[in-house]
Amino acid sequence: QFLENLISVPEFVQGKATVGFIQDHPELFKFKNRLDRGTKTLKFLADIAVNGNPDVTSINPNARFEKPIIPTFDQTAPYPKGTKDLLTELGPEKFAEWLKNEKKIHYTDTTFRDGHQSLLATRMRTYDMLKVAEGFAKSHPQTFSMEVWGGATFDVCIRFLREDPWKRLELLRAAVPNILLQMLIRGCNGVGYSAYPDNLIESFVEKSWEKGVDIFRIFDSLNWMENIAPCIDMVRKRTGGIAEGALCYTGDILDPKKTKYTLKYYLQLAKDLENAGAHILAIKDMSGLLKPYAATELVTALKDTIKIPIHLHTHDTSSLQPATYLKAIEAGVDVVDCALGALSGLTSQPNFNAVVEMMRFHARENAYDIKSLNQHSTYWEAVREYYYPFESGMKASSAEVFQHEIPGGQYSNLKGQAIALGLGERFEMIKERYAEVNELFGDIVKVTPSSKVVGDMAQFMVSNNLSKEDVLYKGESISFPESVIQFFQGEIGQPAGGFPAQLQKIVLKDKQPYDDRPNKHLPSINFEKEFEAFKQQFGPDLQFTDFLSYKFYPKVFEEGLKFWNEYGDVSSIPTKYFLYGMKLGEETTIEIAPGKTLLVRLLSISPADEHGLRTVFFKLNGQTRNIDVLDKS
Ligand code: 3PY
Ligand code: ZN
Repeated sequence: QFLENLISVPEFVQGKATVGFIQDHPELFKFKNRLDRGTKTLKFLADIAVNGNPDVTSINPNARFEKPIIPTFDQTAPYPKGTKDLLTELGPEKFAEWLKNEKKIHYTDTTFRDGHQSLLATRMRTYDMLKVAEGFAKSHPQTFSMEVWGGATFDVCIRFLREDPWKRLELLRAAVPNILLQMLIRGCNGVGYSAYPDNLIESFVEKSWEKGVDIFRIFDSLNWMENIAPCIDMVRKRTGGIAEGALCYTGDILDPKKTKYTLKYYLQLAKDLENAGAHILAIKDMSGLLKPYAATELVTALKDTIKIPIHLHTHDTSSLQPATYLKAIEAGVDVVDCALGALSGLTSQPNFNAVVEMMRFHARENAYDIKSLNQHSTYWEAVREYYYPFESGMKASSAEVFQHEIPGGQYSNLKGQAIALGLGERFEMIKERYAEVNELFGDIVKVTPSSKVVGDMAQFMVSNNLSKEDVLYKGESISFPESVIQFFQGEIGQPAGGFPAQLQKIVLKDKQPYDDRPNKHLPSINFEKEFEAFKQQFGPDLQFTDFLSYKFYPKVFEEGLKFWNEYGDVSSIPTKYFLYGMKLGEETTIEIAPGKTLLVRLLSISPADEHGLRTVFFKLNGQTRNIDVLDKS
């Protein structure tokens, strides 16, 4: 590597090096941690072949995978112009006006974010997205936006997929330069579960824009404007992107007995969001509770109340939501969120392909190449098979959601967590308790992170056999889950109507809650100093985006870094082998860098020696290589 360093100094190459050259260039002796990516990749494949992927806890030995067929498109054709080009041309204000004046209905494709977050516990890998991203962008340039980032994807990328979420964003941006890319941001909770310093969120927003996010869908899990407004401001000041302020819809505006989340409540919230500077309003129906006739009322009234365009998001948990879209479209909604057929329905969004068909020959039709759209769905149908361990097990849609109100994105996770806690058999009870906890908490908006608090409490009650009465009357002796204590302390904000005072006292005991923004109590980050210290601690080559990841998820990032140091970047390993390992005799190609491809065949695995070590033999680009792996079984 010394030689490599040497020839990177122009003086040397130009033959101008003099006697003191070596002393003058101490960087010649700075050797990078030499990445032998081939060996690291083999190490990972060897480990998975012997020990399995720790994230895959149930394997079906009879699982069969069909090769996903990538829809064809003209690779040499330039990208047709799309909404991204329009935003660049018009800027966010004029762009919003353009949208508002559009007659046709517009679509956001959520396949790359909420679709798999809701159906497959967010496990979809960048590898599978990149296979079709360019083709989608070229074949369907009329798509309003693609939701590709934020929500739980940030955390899961590092924690389970061992991917860098920032790299995912960059790669998708490069593959989709013509369509707006959208992210979901939890207001002042960013992509995490608690409050963070404002300048961290600000810096995060700025970097996200730089790396490719155009639309920031900003919500707060309690619809608390004080958490949303600063974030809208950050998008407006630090980016050229679109601030989409979201109202989270809960309850049922048509139910006369429900007096908390009324039409009036939502109209006021929408006005507040518009006044705070939102370019677009999102109705974020995270649990799929907005029924068709309620959509007529809500959208019609919103159109009369605010001037900005309206973007509707729902989850089809009950299967009623395409009807909601129909009614919302009739009432003048501007954009609806859909997921490609194979990743739609159940707790995910309504079926993109079907909604396009629904609108065919209607005055608001937005015509699509339906054949290609269906081919994209077929691709995802095959890819989805790889992720079967992460399916929720839900076989049919269920109108029960109108009782338990569990958000789509939480449902599959909650079931998995219940199974992991040995409460799988009592999932029905968890759902019942979830509704009871909501009542106990004063009927709150439930979406990350408030939904996690309700879920934690529901599981806690089931595992400790506690009833609602036990909580209220014997609560003094209960040590509540940490997230519940934090919630009542005001650490994620203030719910509409305040906290139920009696329960707050029971949970907090002698602790004093906040009644203002929790972020205000956090010291600002000194970026220069802290980033330097971060590099000192973890490595000089780390990027500012790594630092941001670390600030949101310190432990997860550290574990991720340890993994990357050992196994390198595993994101280009085909999903089948990433999740299940290679079988004897199997061969695959792995593109570890542009133009640098490994051809790997698994030859054999020896029995364990007296230390538990097994030797895994590969053929790598024609040469035999062996890796020793500790058998953990
Ligand atoms: C998230 O915050 O991850 C969500 O998807 C909320 O609906
Ligand atoms: Zn959602």
